[in-house]
Amino acid sequence: QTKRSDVSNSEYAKFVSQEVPRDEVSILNSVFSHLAYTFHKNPSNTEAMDAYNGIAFTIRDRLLKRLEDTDSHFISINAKRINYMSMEFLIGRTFDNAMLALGLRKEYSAVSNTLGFNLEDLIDEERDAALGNGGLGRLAACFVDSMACCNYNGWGYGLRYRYGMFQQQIINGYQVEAPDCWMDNPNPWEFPRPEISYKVKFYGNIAKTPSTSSGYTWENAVEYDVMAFDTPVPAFGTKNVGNIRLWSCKTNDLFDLNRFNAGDYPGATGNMVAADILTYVLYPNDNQNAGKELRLKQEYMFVSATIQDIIHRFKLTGKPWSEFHELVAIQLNDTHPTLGIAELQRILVDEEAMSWDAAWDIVTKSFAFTNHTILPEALEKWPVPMMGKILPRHLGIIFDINLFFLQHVEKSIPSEREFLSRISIIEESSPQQVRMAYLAIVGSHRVNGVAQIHSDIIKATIFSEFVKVFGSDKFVNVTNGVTTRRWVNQCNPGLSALITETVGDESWVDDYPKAHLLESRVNDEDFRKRWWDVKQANKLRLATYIKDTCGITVNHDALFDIQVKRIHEYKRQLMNILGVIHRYNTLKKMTPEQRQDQVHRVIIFAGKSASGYYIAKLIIKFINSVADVVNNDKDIGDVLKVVFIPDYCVSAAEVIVPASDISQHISTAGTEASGTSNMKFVMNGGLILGTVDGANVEIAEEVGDDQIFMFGVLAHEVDEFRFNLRYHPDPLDANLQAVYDTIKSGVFGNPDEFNPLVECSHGPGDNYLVSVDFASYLMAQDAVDALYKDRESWITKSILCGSRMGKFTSDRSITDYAENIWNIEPSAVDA
Ligand code: T68
Repeated sequence: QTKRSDVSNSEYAKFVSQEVPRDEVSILNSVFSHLAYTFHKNPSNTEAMDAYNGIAFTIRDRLLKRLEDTDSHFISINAKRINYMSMEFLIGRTFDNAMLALGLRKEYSAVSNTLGFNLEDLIDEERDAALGNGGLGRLAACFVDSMACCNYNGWGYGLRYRYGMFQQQIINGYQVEAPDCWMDNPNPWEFPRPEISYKVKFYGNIAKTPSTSSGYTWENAVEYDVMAFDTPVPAFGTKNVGNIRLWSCKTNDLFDLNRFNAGDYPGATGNMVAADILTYVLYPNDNQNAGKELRLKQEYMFVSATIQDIIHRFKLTGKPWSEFHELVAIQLNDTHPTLGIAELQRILVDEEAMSWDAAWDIVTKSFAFTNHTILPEALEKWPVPMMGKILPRHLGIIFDINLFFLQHVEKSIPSEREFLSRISIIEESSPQQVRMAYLAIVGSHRVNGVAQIHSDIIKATIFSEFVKVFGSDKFVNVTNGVTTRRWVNQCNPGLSALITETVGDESWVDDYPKAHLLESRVNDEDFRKRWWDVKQANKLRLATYIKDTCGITVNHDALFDIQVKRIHEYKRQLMNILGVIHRYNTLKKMTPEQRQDQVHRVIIFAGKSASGYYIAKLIIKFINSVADVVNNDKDIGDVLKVVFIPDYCVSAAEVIVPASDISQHISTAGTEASGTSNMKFVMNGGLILGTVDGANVEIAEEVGDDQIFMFGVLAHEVDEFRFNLRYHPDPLDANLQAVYDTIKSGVFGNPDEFNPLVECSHGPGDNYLVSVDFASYLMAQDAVDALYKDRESWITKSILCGSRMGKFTSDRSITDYAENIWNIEPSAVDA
């Protein structure tokens, strides 16, 4: 029992209830105070990093106050809380976002000038919090932003990785990975909460005992203390503040002093390292399941601490268990936190003396599951022997869940053994495997896909048997969205100013459908010119960034054609670069005069490959090899440039996204669950070139088919084309053959090195139908060129696109979840 101070102390209560001052003078004084007393700096040795820290800590003070108020508010009204469980939160930077959210950016700009710094330079001092791979992690970050902005009682739960997404260096054209040491600097945005910690167990064995209601206990386990770190999430237009609670192990008391004294230093620290390593690294795979034991431990540590914390907070309400699901919603961001289902069931039956059925009722009413992929290599499975070793009790519970589930299926739909084995949570392979998606479906009351086409596909394919068992209503769609705070207001100040002027105030920032008013100005000459100028200024900013990061000079008057995302075969960066070679070949055949007449293009790539993904890494090398040749070809000059920007991350995206004329979202139909960068690009007035896949489909519906360049086979045709490639191949497209001939000539380097890319883009190896879509892709690219020559039509399309994206804010997504899955109401702190 810890001794507490008398919290009813009235002076203390008066102090904390005060508003934190917002005027420039008070802010400046608090910055001075942090510089002097938090960071031990004085006016003669305050550098940019110090100024950033000093200022950031005053923002932190203001956020913390709001976080406290938000928490007390929701506790006082017993609000239902949504717990968004995600192994990844790709937050990026917080500084600028927080200043904008607090409505204090002008004040802080003045304060930084007083300190002798330009605010823009201080913004660049911050390192990204890159605790995610790509779309899934960034979606989680957008969702916590929206939950806070929309006044929902929502928290994110995740892991506090010491090393986030690796830093990508490009050396001789190859990706080289370096650790992301993002914790080297003080982190103003996190609050260690040593008082919030839970015991998490691994290994050991199960014993039968009459002392628990289930008759089982988990013995001889290794135990770690897992501690919370809170990261407040600033919200725009409300005093509510969100929170992301990240876990990491406490290790100090695992130090073995006796071994140390005996000179056994590795032995003395062995247990510390074993605990610490659990949150060392974020696994750098997107849409790929690595199947590593350490990853399973990470997942369980995350899940166990989170579920214990949720239960702890629930118990503080004093409500009976039967009301748990009325106060708690748990959303599983993909299958990575699915063990939470077994963990809650375990705690209820082993520790809370509940019957199996009562516990299962609570579990299934609380959990809901989001699927983000149908790629077979991404679907998580864990070998039964591995799970049995690390989590013996959970494995037993999962087998029981499966048994009761299969019994239920047998009773409700008379079925053959085949059907039961297809639907079983346990795959009868050697060794047996736990199918995590199936466990997530069985343990949840709702399952959703992330765009309409994807939600339809999962119902018709990978989860179709479950639709038969549970009925169609359990499977819903929630189309993804992105936060307009970061992806328009923060990253594109020029465009923001135009929208604010059009709408009349800043209300569009958290009510994005209002951006449709832009459409009313589509024929206003002055507006059109400013719209174009904003884009040109953003392109100039990106051109400077490219010069700084790649040393390549590009002309910002050229058409900027951008494909930035994780490197993956299904996303078809390969088709893009093969198209570039075709363009290069075509230009080479022209006279200098003809060449100058062509639309000048800068083709920009960026993205990381999983470290063990051979073909994706080869694609990066190939892009860089082609870029080298094209960029140094005197005949070509400015007509075509190819750039691979290294180390794509959230803060790079903030410079890249506002600068696109066209961006490419060209996955094989049916493979990209949604995509979210497509939304960001269009919101920022870029047009898109895409396949009929993911959210492209809904974007086209919203902005109009005429505004978007679509090509390629449809999802339902893919299987047939794959079959044909294998058994009845068509002759190869002449343009593609010419591209292969260029590669084989050796102009881009040793053709043998790139042969695997030739092999996986045609014939039986062409799993993602590059050769099938290539001709229609080139035609779509020609249409892009033709339109760009007609500047007025281009501007019209760009404005229409930008104004019709209201649907794709994450505020809308979150409201959909709240209404259709979580059953929760918003409530503002100051209401
Ligand atoms: C992405 N998935 C989808 N996965 O590919 C994308 N995978 O279509 C969608 O828009 C986005 O999720 C949001 O719904 C991923 O980003 C991963 O990053 C990932 C991470 C670990 C393991 C597997």
